[in-house]
Amino acid sequence: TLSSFILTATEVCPSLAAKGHIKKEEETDLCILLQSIATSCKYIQNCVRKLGLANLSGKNGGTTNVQGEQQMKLDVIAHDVFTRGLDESKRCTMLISEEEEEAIMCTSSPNGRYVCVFDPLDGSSNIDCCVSVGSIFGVYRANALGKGDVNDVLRPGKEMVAAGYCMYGSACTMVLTVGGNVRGFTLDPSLGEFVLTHPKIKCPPSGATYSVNEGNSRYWGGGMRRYVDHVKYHKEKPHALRYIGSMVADVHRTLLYGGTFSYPGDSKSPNGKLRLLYECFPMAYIMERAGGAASDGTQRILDVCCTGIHQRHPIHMGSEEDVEEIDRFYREAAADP
Ligand code: P6P
Repeated sequence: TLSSFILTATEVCPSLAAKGHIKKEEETDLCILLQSIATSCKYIQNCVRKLGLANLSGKNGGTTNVQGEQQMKLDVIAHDVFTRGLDESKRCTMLISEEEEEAIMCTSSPNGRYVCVFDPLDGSSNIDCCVSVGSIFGVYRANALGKGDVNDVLRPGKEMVAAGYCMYGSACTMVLTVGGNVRGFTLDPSLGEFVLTHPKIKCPPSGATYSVNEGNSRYWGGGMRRYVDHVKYHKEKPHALRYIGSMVADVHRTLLYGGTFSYPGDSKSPNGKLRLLYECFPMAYIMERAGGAASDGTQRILDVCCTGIHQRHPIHMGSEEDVEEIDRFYREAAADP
C-alpha cells in the first residue's frame, strides 16, 4: 500500500542521496509529509464522490481565486484540507496553493524542512458534470530549517524532491515519485488504503494521440500549427485528438498510453494557461521519471527557473519521441516563420 511504500521510501531523491545530501530524518519527514497528502486526497475524493448528494456542487458564492477564476465549493474545501493537513504535519516551512495569492508560512513548524506547492483541485470547472478532476503537488527542500522563504521555490523545477497527483476519476488513483520510479496506487474503498497497482509506470516512447484545445488554433504560432497538421494528416499514422480539458485526466492518459498533451503559448496568451510551479513542474517531473519528456517548445520545462509563484508557462509533455518532434517543429518555425 501507499503507506508502506512511503514508510520505506528508500529511494528518496537518489540524486541527493547519491551526494549524501539526504539523511534519515529527512526521509522520515518526507514520508510524514506525503502521508498527510494521501489523507487529504482520501478526504477530497470522498467529497467528490458525494458531490450532488451533500450539496457540494456549484460555485462558492461568487468568490474568485488569485487568478480571478470563479471558485467552486470544492476548490475551497480542497484548499483548506491540503493546507491544514500539511501545516499539522509540522514538516513544512511554507505552502504555495493555487487558491491563495500569498505564500502560506507554517509558523508552528520550527523543524519544518520542506515546501509543498499544490493545486488542490485542478479542473474543478468540470466537476458538476462529473468529469475527472485531480490534486497536483510538488515538494522542495527548504533552504533553511523552519524558516520559509519564497526564494525556496523560485528555482528550476528539477530541484524538486517529490511530485505527484491524485485523480478523482472512475477510480481514485495516486501517482507518485520521490525521485526514482513512478508508482501508481488505486484507492480501495473497502480498505481506505491506496493499493499499489502500477509498480513502475513508463510512458511509451511514442503514441497515437495528441491533446490540445484546438479551439485556440487561430491564435497558435507556427510550431504548434505545424506539429498538429503533421500528426493530423500523417500518411502512415494519423493521430487521434483526445482532450478532456482537465489537466490531471489528460496527463494521466498521456502518461499511460503515450502521445502528447500541450497547453501552448499563443497570440492570446503568450505564456499559455497552466501554472509553472504547481501544475507544469510536478507533471513534468513525473513524466521525465517515467521516461517521457516535457518542454515549452524551446527548452526542458524542469530547467526553467520559476520567478513568480503563480506564473504561467507553455508546456508540451508526453512521449519522448513525440515531444522531440514538437521541439523540431518549433525550431523550424523559428528559423522560417
Ligand atoms: P481550456 C482546468 O480549468 C485547467 O486549469 C486544466 O485542468 C486544463 O488542462 C485547462 O485548464 C483547460 O483549459 O482553456 O482548454 O479550457
